[in-house]
Amino acid sequence: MSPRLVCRSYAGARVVLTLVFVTLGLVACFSDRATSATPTNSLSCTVPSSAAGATIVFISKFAFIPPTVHVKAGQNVAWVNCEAGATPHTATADGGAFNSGTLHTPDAFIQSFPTAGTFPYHCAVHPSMKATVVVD
Ligand SMILES: [Cu+2]
Repeated sequence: MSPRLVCRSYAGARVVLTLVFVTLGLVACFSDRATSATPTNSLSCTVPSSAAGATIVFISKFAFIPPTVHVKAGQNVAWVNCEAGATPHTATADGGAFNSGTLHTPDAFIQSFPTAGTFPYHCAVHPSMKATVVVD
């Protein structure tokens, strides 16, 4: 076997090994997602039992998800801080109707909305984070 041929077969083996590892990685990702303990959301975040029945707003990657929620008068909205790091957030009504105070992951804040209206709110720590609760 010439040295050149040995080189080529090593390169071939490298490509095959890379494909095997990429495939294993993808399989690991999908099986991880399938066994997630949080079926109500796509984030790796646990919703506390106290938030049962509430409309959930997740806080992740410096955003409220979803940015607008609609609830009926008398229903609850629960904000859950799912931020991967130790970043604190708040859910603070622009008009002062509610304020979560500082939420650290995985804190949750539950607020009832007894009357119809549109309630824009923001994060007091990161004012560029804005979202809205619409109560029908
Ligand atoms: Cu924030």
